[in-house]
Amino acid sequence: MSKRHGVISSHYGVAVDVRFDDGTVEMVRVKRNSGHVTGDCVEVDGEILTRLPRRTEISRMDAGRGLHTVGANLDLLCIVTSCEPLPPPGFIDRAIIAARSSRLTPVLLVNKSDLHCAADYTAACQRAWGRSLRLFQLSAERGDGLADVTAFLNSHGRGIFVGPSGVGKSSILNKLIEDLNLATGAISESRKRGRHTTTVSTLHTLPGGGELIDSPGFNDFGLVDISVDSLSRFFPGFEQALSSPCQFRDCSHRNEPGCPVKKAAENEEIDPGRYAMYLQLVAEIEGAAADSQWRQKRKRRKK
Ligand SMILES: Nc1nc2c(ncn2[C@@H]2O[C@H](COP(=O)(O)OP(=O)(O)O)[C@@H](O)[C@H]2O)c(=O)[nH]1
Ligand SMILES: [Mg+2]
Repeated sequence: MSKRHGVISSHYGVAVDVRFDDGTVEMVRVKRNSGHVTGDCVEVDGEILTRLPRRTEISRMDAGRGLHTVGANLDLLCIVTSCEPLPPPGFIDRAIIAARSSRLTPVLLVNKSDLHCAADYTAACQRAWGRSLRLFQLSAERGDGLADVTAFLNSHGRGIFVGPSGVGKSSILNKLIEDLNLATGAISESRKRGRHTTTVSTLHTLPGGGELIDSPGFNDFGLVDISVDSLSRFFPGFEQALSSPCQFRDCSHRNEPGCPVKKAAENEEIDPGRYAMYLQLVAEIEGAAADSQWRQKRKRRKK
């Protein structure tokens, strides 16, 4: 049998669905920790599946320092958020930084515009991220704002929906694709948290063009392989201040003389809360680097 090319359209742990170039979909067995993800291009020869090189990939670290590939061969990272449930602090910043450093375009979908808490939350999102990326306000439930989102997604290649459980990722996709019927779950009343209704990442083609991956919710978007230098370039909200560039190419926007970001933070053109989040991420990256150096030293001493 000859080799066939396709893309992984669902991943079940020990098996994947492959959508072949001729449009047929077949299940193929894979090793449990193969590292393949939905969106990977593959070559299938009989029972043997080989992953082809990735055009792009984006990763995250969870609270237990476990590494996860969020998606492969993507153009867009669609960060879905809502006022209920709210994302954990720093989630959206980390997602934007990870996207930018992986050469993906981040966009923010603020869902559930029908809720009472939505107006204040959307305004806060606009203030924090509105000048850094495309922000869409929508309600999957009512259908508000869907036309703009659809038009954007139709012309931007392949995207993935990420965000905590319960923000409405699957509900939005159900609205974008007729008869899709992805399972959606009510958020728990007591904890105001989503339930993990979506357990498998699935790839879908939009009728008007473009593709989208629906993914199970997660709360940790720990940064992977990001230096302070990259952070200082990719942190959302400094773009305007940086229109007059820093004197030093590797400026960390902390103590360098004449730094326009530091100056904008001091006179509150940059919100103090946003600057504090930046400093928190810098400290985290420096802490992780010191920790890894210490581990390496200890390993060498033990040899
Ligand atoms: N009020 C309101 N509820 C929504 C909206 N979109 C989704 N939901 C509800 O939020 C809950 C979680 O939705 P789901 O699509 O499963 O979220 P996911 O975990 O992010 O995929 C479900 O009860 C949905 O009916 C919306 O625009 N407005
Ligand atoms: Mg879901």
